[in-house]
Amino acid sequence: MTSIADFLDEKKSLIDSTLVGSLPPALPGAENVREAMRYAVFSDGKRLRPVLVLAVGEMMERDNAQLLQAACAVEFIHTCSLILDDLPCMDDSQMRRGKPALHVAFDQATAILAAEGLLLQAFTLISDNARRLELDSGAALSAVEAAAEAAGYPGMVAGQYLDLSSKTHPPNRQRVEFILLMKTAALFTASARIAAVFCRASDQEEQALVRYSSCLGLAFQITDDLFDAEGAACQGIDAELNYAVLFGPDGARSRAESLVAQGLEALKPFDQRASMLAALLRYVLEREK
Ligand code: GRG
Repeated sequence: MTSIADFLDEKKSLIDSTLVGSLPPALPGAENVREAMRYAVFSDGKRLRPVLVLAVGEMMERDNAQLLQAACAVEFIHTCSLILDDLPCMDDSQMRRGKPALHVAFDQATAILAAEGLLLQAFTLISDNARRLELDSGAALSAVEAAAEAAGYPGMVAGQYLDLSSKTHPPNRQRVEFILLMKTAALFTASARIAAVFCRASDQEEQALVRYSSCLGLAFQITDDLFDAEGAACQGIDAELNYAVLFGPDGARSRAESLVAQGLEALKPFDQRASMLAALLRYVLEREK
């Protein structure tokens, strides 16, 4: 069986090589915004959300090619959120993915336009992918809706707002998890939902995948917080809500472990077919960043 490390490497190469052709073509005079979109996307991201789309597809015996546009779409939404998150009015980060943040390398107006360009290109890709799979319109709209809910007010928008405002209102554990579910786990859940819809999964299968991906996304954010809290560069951590700072490294680790157990439980109906999804969940705990 392929190891999770090889699986991630293989899918990342495939996704990276497809992302370039998934950007909209440059328009005369507006090449700079297109270049900014390219700059933000072609940084060294792990591509976990699109990998999740392809992994669900493989479990449902679909070729990667059938889901690649949807995979690129969720990466574009994720990249959009990183661009916005780095802006001076949000987390005010100078660096992202090992190079200057987009508003630093370009300017704020270009960064905001590039983020919007990526976000809306994601919807073009999802719609085009649905059309190529000849999905009925109801299924296609469900996929669009899943992306809109995750990126919009019910997901990342409100999640980010609550995260930013939690500095003045320190939340309890339940509230923190609620925020992290919206800010981070929502896009993992949308990735799994879109893949499930595109693979014509049953309602029960889709619900199991939603439970799994919600645990995956929350465990991922908690372990991300652990890295931030443990890392040498943790001095500037007060800008954000951090699970490991609020509840201690042991509290964070044990919560991530329980989420992994819960996520594995959700995969039970798929038996052995879900071995790569299970490995992806364990990887979130075991990764070194
Ligand atoms: C309209 C899409 C949209 C969002 C607006 C700015 C905002 C609201 C939300 C920000 C959400 C955010 C930045 C959450 C952090 C999630 C997270 C853990 C990011 C890091 O993910 P990795 O490690 O990054 O997968 P790479 O660089 O590997 O892709």
